[in-house]
Amino acid sequence: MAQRARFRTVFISDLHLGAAGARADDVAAFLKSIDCDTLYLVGDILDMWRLRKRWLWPEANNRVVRRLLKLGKRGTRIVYIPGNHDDPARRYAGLNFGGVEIALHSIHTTADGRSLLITHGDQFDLVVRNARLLSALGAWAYDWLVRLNRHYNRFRSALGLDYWSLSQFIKLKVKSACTHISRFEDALIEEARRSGHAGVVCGHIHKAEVREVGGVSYYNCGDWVESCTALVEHTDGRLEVIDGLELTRQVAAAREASRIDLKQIEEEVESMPLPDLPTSDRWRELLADEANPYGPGTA
Ligand SMILES: [Mn+2]
Repeated sequence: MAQRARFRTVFISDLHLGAAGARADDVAAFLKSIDCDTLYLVGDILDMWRLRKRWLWPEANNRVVRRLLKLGKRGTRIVYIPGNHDDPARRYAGLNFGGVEIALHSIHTTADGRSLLITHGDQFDLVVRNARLLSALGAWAYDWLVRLNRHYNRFRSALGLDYWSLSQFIKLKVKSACTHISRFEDALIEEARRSGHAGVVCGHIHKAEVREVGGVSYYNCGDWVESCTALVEHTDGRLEVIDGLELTRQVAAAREASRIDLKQIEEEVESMPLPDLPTSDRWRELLADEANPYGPGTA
């Protein structure tokens, strides 16, 4: 692996910067590890609901912003599609801030010519659309549960137990949530089909997914609160969900390895035993010798 992992396109969503559970350091490290033509920020990047209540802006958030600007400078096109947690940014759709294009939704054409609808997805979430109060309570409760879960897992790891995933528990074990997720997925697949796209890329429900339903592709970026996943498009147009933390580790290890290799080569070179070279007098003798083909007169 090179200094950075190279992709045609990278899609990330639900960073929730500004919320207690945000992992800005991990996001910044991930952004440092990638290189791509286009980066889509698929909503809930900033958690403005939380920021409005309490301004929580650690230095790590600035690192994320700087990484984004840097990617932009290196030639990556950055498209920011706000979600429900950063819906005030929707007012700026159509504008460009320091190389970051803001749009309500976007269309992406893959390397193999498929057109994908990109949207955060909350518009298709009936719970969010019909009961803002309920979803605000949901966000508040989720925030607290994430915090509680962190302490619980610190306690578990102190006891040598495995990580226990809260969101997996909530979203996979609770039957109603399951139905909710599948309804959400169905709604997005239906929207892609209705609007004539080959697939849809979204976020919102914090569950990374690559699925094919009746010829329509459903892609969900996942989140960077718990699962730290990204959806990536390879140069051949194939899309896959990757573990963002694992990719960061791999790139860091590759960087480290190349550094060690150089050091090793240096050490090897320095400790190399030298052959018995002729003394300078001997060289002069050799060069003066007419019989020597490398003697005077040869170019
Ligand atoms: Mn959302």
